[in-house]
Amino acid sequence: MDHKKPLTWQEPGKGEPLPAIRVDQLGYAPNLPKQVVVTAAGDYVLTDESGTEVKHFPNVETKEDAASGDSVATIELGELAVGKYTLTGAGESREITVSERPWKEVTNALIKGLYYQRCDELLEEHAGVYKHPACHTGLAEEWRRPEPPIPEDVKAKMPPHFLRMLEIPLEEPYGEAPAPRRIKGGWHDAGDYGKYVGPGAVTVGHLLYAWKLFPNGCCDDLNIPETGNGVPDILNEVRFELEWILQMQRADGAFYHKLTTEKFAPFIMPEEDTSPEYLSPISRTATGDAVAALALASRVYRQYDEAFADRCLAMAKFGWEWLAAHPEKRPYRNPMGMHTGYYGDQEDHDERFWAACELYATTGEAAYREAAEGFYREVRKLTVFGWAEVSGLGALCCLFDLKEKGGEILYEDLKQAFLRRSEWALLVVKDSGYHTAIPKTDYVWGSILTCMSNAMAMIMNTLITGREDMRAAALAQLDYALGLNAMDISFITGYGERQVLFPHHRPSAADGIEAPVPGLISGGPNNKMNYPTVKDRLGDVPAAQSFIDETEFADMNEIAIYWNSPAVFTAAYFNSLTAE
Ligand code: 9MR
Ligand code: ZN
Repeated sequence: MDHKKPLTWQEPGKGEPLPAIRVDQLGYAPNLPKQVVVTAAGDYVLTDESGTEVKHFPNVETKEDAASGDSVATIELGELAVGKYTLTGAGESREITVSERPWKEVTNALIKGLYYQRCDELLEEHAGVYKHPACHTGLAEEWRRPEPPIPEDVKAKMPPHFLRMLEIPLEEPYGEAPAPRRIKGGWHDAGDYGKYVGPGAVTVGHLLYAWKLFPNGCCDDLNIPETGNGVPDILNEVRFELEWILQMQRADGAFYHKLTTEKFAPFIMPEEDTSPEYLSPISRTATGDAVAALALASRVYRQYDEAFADRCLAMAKFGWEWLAAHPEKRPYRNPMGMHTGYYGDQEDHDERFWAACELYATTGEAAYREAAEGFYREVRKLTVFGWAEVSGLGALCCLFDLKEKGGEILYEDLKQAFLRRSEWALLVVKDSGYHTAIPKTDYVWGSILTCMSNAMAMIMNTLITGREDMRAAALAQLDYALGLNAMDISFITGYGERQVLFPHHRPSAADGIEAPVPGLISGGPNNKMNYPTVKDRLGDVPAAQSFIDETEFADMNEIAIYWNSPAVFTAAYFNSLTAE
């Protein structure tokens, strides 16, 4: 397998120094910016394959980059024809590839990465050595265990944030407990085998907009079970999740927050994880996200399958009715005894906003528009596309789907606000020696999401304004993911000269195959809320170097579906720019 590479990663500050020349390890496109970052001052020379000097960069001067602690300079290689080059300087050389479509394969791999997350049997013909039998095939029942009162002496020992959380009233169950049932499919969320509606719907949102905006950047066959059925594979893959989301709707229209076992499984293969799965309580955020994703899906899939589009829309409307009848905010919390992922988003006006936008775009009904306008007044982070903050997805709907139909508020005003806010992402990039759209104080769990979310915002800006500075800054985020960073590491499994090898991903650790499952993006450096063991290991390294490529560290090296998907959006855009 070509993605099997020797272990080249090393712990920050130990072993051989990292190379001074940092590049996008997949290379560059002839007519797009070609940024290289160097960590040593001096003269640099670019030669072609025959050894002839092509360009000379004299007296390159470095300056301190706060996030990484490195002294760095940028070399913009400028226009170059397709070919292999060598950049030499600071006593080192690094090969640089310029090719017609540098990001075609990785874009496909990032989409196929979701196929590997399917909660299903993976056949050898599609999954190769990563095949596995069907998993999580038991019946799921609703979690209805009563919560015993907590004794005062136990309470006294609990941290305050935990106590505050327990004060949130749990969402009530609806009616009699339904009979346990088989809930099929869906993507495993991340390194764990849980399935969560909100993050799943957000992933769907990123991917469907990637398809709507850049169809020629993500239209290839992916060798998945549905390939050749006349529907583009990215849509086939997304439908696998949508079919699962549809099963996660409760009888009254609300959506269960998640379907998981009681605790995270050990590091075993998915088919070995036979503990029973439970339907958690519903949540308002999950319901908003599911409504939005289904309403959007009903537009996207109509041309391929009317009945499916109708079903998505009907369920979206049903979910919306529940939301409208439950206008007060009530964040999700795990019931006592349930120890899987939390996704405890505190605000739900952004999910309601996204849902209303999509329903308006799909139906044209005034009531949804009024609702969207109402929630628009409360949303602040129009350029954010995360699992907690989804306003950016509403903005995508308004700016590229509704457009003039959005009118004064949802189009004109929103567009100005969006453009203003996306300037901030550019400022962050300009402030970073590696052109990384992560503020130095924001290296959090899943910092790759901040980076990719900002890339999405800057891409949207450039689509509206045509600005090249925004486009270059967005491209730098793809470069970052592919090695142009303080660790000289490609965060995408299977791609790049020095790539992440030990993601916190149960199948990759348990399958006995040396190379991790390909096409998965690591959460990246994190110096906040770290595991105690990480603090010991890393000591006082700068934020952008707070990363260890080892399986153990979910806080730095897990993968997640909603980290892959904004990377798909970003890669698909640049891939589309290099398409015929
Ligand atoms: O992506 C989530 C991150 O923003 C949180 O800081 C972190 C800790 O609460 O949880 C992350 O989500 C994890 C989820 O709870 C369970 N599946 C794996 C997810 C990725 O680490
Ligand atoms: Zn499974």
